[in-house]
Amino acid sequence: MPAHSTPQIVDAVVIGAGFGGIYAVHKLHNELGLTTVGFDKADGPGGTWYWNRYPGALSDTESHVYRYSFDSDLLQDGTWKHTYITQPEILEYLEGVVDRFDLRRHFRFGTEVTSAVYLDDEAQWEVTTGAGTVYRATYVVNAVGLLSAINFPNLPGLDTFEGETIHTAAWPEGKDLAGRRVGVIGTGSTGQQVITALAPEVEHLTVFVRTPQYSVPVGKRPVTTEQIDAVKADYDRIWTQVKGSSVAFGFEESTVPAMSVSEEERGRVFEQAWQHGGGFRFMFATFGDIATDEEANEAAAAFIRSKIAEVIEDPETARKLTPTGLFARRPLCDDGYHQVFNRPNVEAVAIKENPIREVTAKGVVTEDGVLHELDVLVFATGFDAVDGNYRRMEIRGRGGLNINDHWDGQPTSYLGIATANFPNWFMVLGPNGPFTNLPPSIETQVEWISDTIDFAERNGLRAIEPTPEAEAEWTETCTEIADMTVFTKVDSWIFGANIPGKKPSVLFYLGGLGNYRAVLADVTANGYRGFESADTIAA
Ligand code: FAD
Ligand code: NA7
Repeated sequence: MPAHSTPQIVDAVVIGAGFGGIYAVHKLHNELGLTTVGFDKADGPGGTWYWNRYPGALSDTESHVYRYSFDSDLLQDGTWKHTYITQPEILEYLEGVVDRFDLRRHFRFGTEVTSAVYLDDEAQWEVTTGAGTVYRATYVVNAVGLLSAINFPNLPGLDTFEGETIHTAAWPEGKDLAGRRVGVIGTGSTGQQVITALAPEVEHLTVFVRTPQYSVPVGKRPVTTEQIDAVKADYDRIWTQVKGSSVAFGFEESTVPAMSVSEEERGRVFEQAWQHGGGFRFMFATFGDIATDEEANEAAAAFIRSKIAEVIEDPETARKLTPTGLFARRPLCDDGYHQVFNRPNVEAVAIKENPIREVTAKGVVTEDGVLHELDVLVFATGFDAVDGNYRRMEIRGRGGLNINDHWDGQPTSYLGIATANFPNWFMVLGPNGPFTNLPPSIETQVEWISDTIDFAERNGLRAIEPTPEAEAEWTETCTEIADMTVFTKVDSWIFGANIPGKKPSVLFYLGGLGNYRAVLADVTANGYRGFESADTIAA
């Protein structure tokens, strides 16, 4: 028998207390006046930035656009120290937002939502927490994060390891690895950051490299008060540009084809971007076709490979860390990642050619029979992206339909926001939402969801949900756009290809935030095209 089996009645439940959940609670409670309760299994707000406390954790979106835009006073009161903002600073910022808008009292922290079941007759959601507390709500807003469900590979013998194992996305606060022998598995964005930060601290660092990645310098520099003031004075223009652009990172995207200029000019443009820094900037501000044309892509890739060759002194280490093939994963940037491999205490082990055989009490044994002795094994192995957290809950829509059955094969949605047979159930960054700097996309979706709920309330709608046809059409649109890019030609989490057993499929709308916002506006202007609503309560 659950501890509190009498349901508590609210208008809306919000799941998650990251950028999405915080803003959703603000909109639904403070602006629409709905009784709203938010949940997070974390003991405080922050989402991604609550969990990812590993050394070196940094946003790779520039500081001035990795924040909310919705409140001009909040923007004017904000500050930052560098061109990029660190995890402790983002966490402090989000905690500040929660307090500024008096949202803490609406959240139940340390509380996992285990199920959300639609009661057809009542047109209500029954939401149950891990503690057995039951809520009834008209609306559920899922802001459960797209890079949040941890991928923790179960290596043979891992349970026999006598040292510590840590996933970067569950890093214990203040955990210090100074003087220890540390292994890191994973060299994506997170791996590169944690490796760079740990290298000078630890006694020995063994980096297990499966797929080396293309990465450019981040360009993290201190900023002056004058520079911050200039941004603040220009914020109206900046956000208009961001929200009308494709990747929403705050720079103008190039439309120049890479091969339309001379080799010398290409080199000059790449070098300038390299010196400036920024992964998305390197891919999208240099030329307009690096993500769509293989020849252009190879030009950018060759430039990065030549830089790695210049940086890493030992040719054999350089070989292990040099990517091959297309530059077609989420573009990475780092703060001196390749340089750390010149340190005498850092070693690269290429595990595609020399795989991990097993983990033993003392460390990791590779196929060549070498035991890499370790005190700590760090997993920078990423996430079950996008639909991972949904599949960990029991979510049932109309007629008891389980989300895992509805999404059998491929997670789908209409607009990245809603899915057929799950009435009044909304997602922030659901499957096939925009692939961008995320806070502006999160704001776009939360505002649209809030407007839609307001519309439903004002019109007395019992329920609103997309039609299966609209959902199928959106999936098709996202697939067609993805197929125009080079991203589909390489395995990565963008398509769910990083999780053993997960069927790779399109998970993002790659059409850009400006176009996405136009689609949402058009859907609203055309009477919520693609949605159907059940009988009005009044009728
Ligand atoms: P999250 O911040 O992931 O919050 C989701 C929350 O939901 C979590 O706290 C989780 O505990 C909670 N939750 C999930 N399921 C349940 C449940 N069943 N019950 C209760 N609580 C639940 N994006 C960028 O745009 N730029 C960047 O530079 C960038 N850097 C990143 C670096 C790292 C290391 C990572 C991991 C991600 C990065 N991202 C970046 C993506 C980042 O996740 C988003 O920018 C943003 O923070 C997502 O906010 P969110 O609210 O949608 O989700
Ligand atoms: P990523 O980008 O998914 O990187 C995970 C890394 O871990 C990558 O190098 C993987 O190698 C490696 N990996 C994963 N599983 C294994 C196993 N079983 N064995 C060895 N190596 C493994 O995750 P991140 O956290 O770095 O970044 C995700 C996003 O979050 C990032 O884009 C930012 O937005 C924040 P692989 O490449 O699959 O061969």
